[in-house]
Amino acid sequence: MLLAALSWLSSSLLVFVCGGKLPEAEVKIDVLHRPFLCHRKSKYGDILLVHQEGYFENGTLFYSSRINGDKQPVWFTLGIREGIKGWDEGLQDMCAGEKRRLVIPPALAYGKEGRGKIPPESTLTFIIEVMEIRNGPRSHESFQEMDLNDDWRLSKQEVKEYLRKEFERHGYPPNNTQHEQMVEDIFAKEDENKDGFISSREFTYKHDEL
Ligand SMILES: [Ca+2]
Ligand SMILES: [Ca+2]
Repeated sequence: MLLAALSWLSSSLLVFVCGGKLPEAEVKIDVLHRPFLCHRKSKYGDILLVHQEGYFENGTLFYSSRINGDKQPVWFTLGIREGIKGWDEGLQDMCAGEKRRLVIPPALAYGKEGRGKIPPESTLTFIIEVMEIRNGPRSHESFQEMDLNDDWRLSKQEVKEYLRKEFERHGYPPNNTQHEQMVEDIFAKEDENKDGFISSREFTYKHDEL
């Protein structure tokens, strides 16, 4: 998504010539703030709205979502290598409102090649604040939320209702014609056997995603 700048790079292992054993690259996690109330914790497949600051080892700030770009937090899908590997490991079991410091070795960040202004072999420190946690679009929870009559398949009406709620939640006015068109587009793609419903199997197992 918006984290294209932090996109994927193959991990590289640090080879310790004299040690004999390869040390596991690990993310060092410090919880800086954990809210008193925590209704759910982040897990793979969730989408997280995060603010981030990234620092080089010498303490120089190289990116801050509060300063750079449109200054807005970004949505990030956990566990699918949307960003760097260290994020997938370091952002699990977080609560909305929680703030962590992640120290990520190069093998779990941009490796021995670096990327953009990230030099090769950089250990990076991120301060990450999770503003919101939501079910990913392909989660079991999302399906259940959409399947209003619990018959394990989604009708056009159910998908339309879901769209209406999603748009409303993001502050957009309802647009019946637009939603109907979106529903038609969704069914053209997702309803593989063309029976007029999206089954849980059709919903969950995606051909070209993840
Ligand atoms: Ca249904
Ligand atoms: Ca179907």
